[in-house]
Order: sequence, then structure tokens, then C-alpha cells
Amino acid sequence: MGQTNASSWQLIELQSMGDERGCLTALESEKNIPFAIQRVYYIYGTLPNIRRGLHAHRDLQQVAICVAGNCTFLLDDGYHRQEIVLDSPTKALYMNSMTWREMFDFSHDCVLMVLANHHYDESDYIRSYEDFRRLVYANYS
Ligand code: T46
Repeated sequence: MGQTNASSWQLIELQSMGDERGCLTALESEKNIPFAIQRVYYIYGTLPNIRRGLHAHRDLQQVAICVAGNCTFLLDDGYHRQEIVLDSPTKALYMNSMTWREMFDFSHDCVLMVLANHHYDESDYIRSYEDFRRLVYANYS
């Protein structure tokens, strides 16, 4: 895996508190999760060869954790692309706003949990890659 693009996405290593009974990992707003959590959802039962995501968010920040199984994220800030495999419940992927994401290679047992800093809002989605690139270049050129 290459370097993460710190302003657009970042891997956060979560602490696993284990003992003879098993493991426990805690998520806390503005502590190991870098925002106040407003929403939690999880994706499971994803069929083989399915690609999800294929959008960016104008404003939303999220953290994704594979609490079971594994899947791969493709991340793109309009300039750089990186693939990141989430394969551990202690690996959290922070995604800032204006990050294009695609998820694929879901294992049959994958449960992908996502924490978000806002409630669901369809108008926050950018579903065209061309529109996403246009907005990135308009803001930063
Ligand atoms: C993201 C990636 C990682 C809701 O009603 N409420 C919700 O909170 C969400 C997230 C979705 N939905 C509805 C909207 C669709 O009818 O659930 C359906 C599936 O959502 P979508 O096609 O957007 O799922 P993905 O896997 O393509 O994307 C999701 C998130 O939507 C998105 O924010 O970053 O996971």
C-alpha cells in the first residue's frame, strides 16, 4: 500500500482491547473518530463482482471500517488515486469531503460499517465523475 493522501483520506489504526475472552474496539466522537458522529450505517450481503459507491460527497466526512471480512476502496481526489484494502476491524478509513470512492472485492462475509458526520442527504452526492473533476479543478485551480 502506498502513502495515504492525508487531506483527502487517511488510515486510522484503532486500538484493540483484548483479553482471554476476545477483542473490543471503541469508537468515540472527536477522539479516535475525527468528527461528531451523526449517522451509522452498514453494508453487508454484497454480491460477488459488485462495485458500490461511485460518487463523492460535497460536504460529508465519513469513516469506514470492515468489522467483518474485507473489501477494497478506490479513492480519488481528482489528482491522485489509491486503492486501500480494509481487512481488519482495527483499520479505519477516514474520507474527507470531495473524495471520489468506489468499493469492490467484497468478501462474502464482509460487514462494512460507516460513520458519518451528517444525516443522509441525497443532494450532497456527486454521482458523475466528470462533474466531480470539474468541481475539484474549479475550487483549486
Ligand atoms: C458512501 C459509501 C461508502 C439511505 O436511505 N440512508 C443512508 O444513510 C444511506 C447511506 C443510504 N440510503 C439509501 C440510498 C439508496 O437507496 O440506501 C440505498 C443504497 O445507498 P447507496 O447506493 O448510496 O450505497 P453505496 O454503497 O453506493 O454508498 C454508500 C453511501 O451511500 C455513501 O455515502 O460513501 O457507502
